Amino acid sequence: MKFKLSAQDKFSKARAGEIETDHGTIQTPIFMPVGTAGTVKAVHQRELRDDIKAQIILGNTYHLYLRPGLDVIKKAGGLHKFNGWEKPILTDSGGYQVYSLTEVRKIKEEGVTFKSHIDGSKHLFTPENVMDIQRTIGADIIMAFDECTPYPCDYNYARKSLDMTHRWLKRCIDRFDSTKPKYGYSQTLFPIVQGSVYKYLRKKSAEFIAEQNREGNAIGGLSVGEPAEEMYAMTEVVCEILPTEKPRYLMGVGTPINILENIALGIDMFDCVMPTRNARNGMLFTRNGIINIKNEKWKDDFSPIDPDSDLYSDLVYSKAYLRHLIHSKEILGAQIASLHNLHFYLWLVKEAREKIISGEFYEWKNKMVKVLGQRL
Ligand code: PRF
Repeated sequence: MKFKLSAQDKFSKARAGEIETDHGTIQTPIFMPVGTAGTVKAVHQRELRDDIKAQIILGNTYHLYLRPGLDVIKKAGGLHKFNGWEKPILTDSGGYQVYSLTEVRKIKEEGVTFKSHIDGSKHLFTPENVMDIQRTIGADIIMAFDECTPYPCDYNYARKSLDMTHRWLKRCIDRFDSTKPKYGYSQTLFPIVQGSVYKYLRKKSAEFIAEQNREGNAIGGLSVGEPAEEMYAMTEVVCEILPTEKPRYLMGVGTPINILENIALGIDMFDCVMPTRNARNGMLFTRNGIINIKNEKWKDDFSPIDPDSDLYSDLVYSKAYLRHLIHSKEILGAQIASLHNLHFYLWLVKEAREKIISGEFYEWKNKMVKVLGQRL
């Protein structure tokens, strides 16, 4: 993997760059649609590739390991072959899903034991086996095994957890560096900064992560319920320490406003379930604000879903029709709304990139954050 910085904003820390992988180039800042179980829910690969021009998608170690399981993915020749997506893939390590999806779990130095949310079976994730699993899934970018602390989190817990995440990282690196890719293209490992909402811990973590000298770095443990201002404060201290010449990935963030503010602080990569999950509940993001398509207000509004969009389904279907589909829990409603929101998120980061390159980012960002949160 290679990262090239193409432009840096004069009025903020925003940057535009390019990440080169064996599955193609990613232009940053970028948003990565979440494809938890090897599918971006309700969206075809062809739509991702041709209609909204997604450049990289995410997969989850936790889900893919439990179902369909590694035997199937190995037999298929890796996740790219299994799901037909030929561009880059990033997999999260399970170091978050284990905490958010399983009830019974035990965190020990060795790793985390948990019960499957599918059939209750018992499993152990360790830094070592999570590296092996991600080698087998075959993502281009794989993530270290970490503990994402909850919010709020007392200082002593956050400190102890961080120390363990750092010890786990060393074990991840040892295993990753002593194993080889399985499918003939290269893979890279991103470490993850933790430290809850404590500046001192965040600085300490960012220094430790930077010292590992990997090809890219990530920030976790944010967007877990803390006020946005606290998130931005953490991103800011961490970005001051993480090397400029490597991509920075902020995990699981966020709203369109969160994305713009974090781009301004120096983040290059984002993922979030919000555009797809909220779409299925009728929440549509647009460049003028947020629409809840379930509202009575749209009942007989036969105007296109989004007249500003160049997406076929945004122009051919009306708001009233989409409202009907979502209310009726029709599959097509989820498809139209998910594609719309992902298209909007990808438009937003592409626009940000162009504004960074043309030198207009800061002014544009400030204008956008005023409108993006409005309820229409
Ligand atoms: N760690 C990992 N994945 C994550 C997170 C984290 O802290 C977050 C936090 N927003 C989302 N996804 N491994």
